[in-house]
Amino acid sequence: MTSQAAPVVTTPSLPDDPFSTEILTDPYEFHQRLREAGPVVRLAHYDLYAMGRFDEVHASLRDWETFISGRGAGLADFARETPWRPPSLLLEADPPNHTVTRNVMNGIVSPRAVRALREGFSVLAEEIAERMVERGEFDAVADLAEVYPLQVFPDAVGLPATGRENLLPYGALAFNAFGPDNELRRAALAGAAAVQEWIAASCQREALAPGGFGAQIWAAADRGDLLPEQAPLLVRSLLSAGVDTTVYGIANTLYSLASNPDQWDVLHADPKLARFAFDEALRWESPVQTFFRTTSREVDVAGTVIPEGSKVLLFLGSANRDPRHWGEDANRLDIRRKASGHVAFGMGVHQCVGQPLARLEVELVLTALARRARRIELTGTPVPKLNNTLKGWSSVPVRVEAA
Ligand code: OVV
Repeated sequence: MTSQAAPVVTTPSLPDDPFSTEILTDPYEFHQRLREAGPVVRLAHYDLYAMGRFDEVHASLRDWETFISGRGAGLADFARETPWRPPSLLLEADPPNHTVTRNVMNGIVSPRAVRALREGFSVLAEEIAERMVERGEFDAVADLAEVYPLQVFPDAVGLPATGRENLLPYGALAFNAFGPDNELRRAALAGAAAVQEWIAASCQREALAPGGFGAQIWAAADRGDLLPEQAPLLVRSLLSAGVDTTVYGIANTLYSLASNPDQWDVLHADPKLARFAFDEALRWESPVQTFFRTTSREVDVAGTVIPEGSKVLLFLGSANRDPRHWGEDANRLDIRRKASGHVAFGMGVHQCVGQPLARLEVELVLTALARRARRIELTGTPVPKLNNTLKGWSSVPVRVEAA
């Protein structure tokens, strides 16, 4: 007899590489095998723990004391290897430090601040929607998703007018860098120096226009709410996480609806459903597919004992399609579904700080299009865009029919 309980389960193991071209291109068959294998699975390829079911992903995201972020939200363990850039004071930090920086950001990207942007953002959303419907045929990525966020977000931050073409490559780099040392990550880092230089310069006080989010971060430092050396890193967080995410959010939403035109009909009949359509599209085709955590202690999850200091890969996109949570039709896009509990923005203390901005941008663009177009359809095969963390498209050719 021993006083220790015997392991309740043998932890299943899968040989797949979730960062392979095949799975990044179409992850959903793998997600199903991952969920069916068990609540916790070993990924032998990287000697990692992984979770793909909603309940365990959700619970791990909420348990910041056990599943910490300070050792990195990617595969690299900051306790063992030097990060590719100084760690984020938000994403790659834990309470109590995280609480200070997060509270400052919550005060700046506040519902009130975002409400004040609504009118200006709306004018540009109406303009681009009108242009697209006039054209009839366009690329939902190149002509819309990659255009609108860059018309509104950099000005809201107060960024310099020149060099903004660095924003998309920097976002792609930041999200590729969470992955393993594969071709995607290596290629992104190889071309990074000039991009990183522009980003660093743009985070400085002198670069940021008065009144914008960037200047407000510096004002928080002046008030003593932050150390001065923290200000540029918090501006960097906005630039890392605020552009590509919304580009993918718009593109994935339009892809979801164009490949399910019956759902566009529902939205066109009632454009006020735009916010629901966005949540359902985030659930169905989540832009941020994965994040890592590191265990701060030995922890038993559903009978698997995960040792202290283990990297754990959380599959947000898989949790968002788990039939155990969403029901048998989890793989169906249904904008009338109650999708708002998805984990596409994360969950718990790290849940996306820019969420109100992302929601505003997508609501305005989608409402403007839904009013003007009675129909949307794909006119060709969408082309996947590969990234170690983000799922999306480099081209989604569509045709819309004016209402
Ligand atoms: C790429 C990314 C996502 C979320 C947060 C951050 C970066 C950050 O720099 O804080």
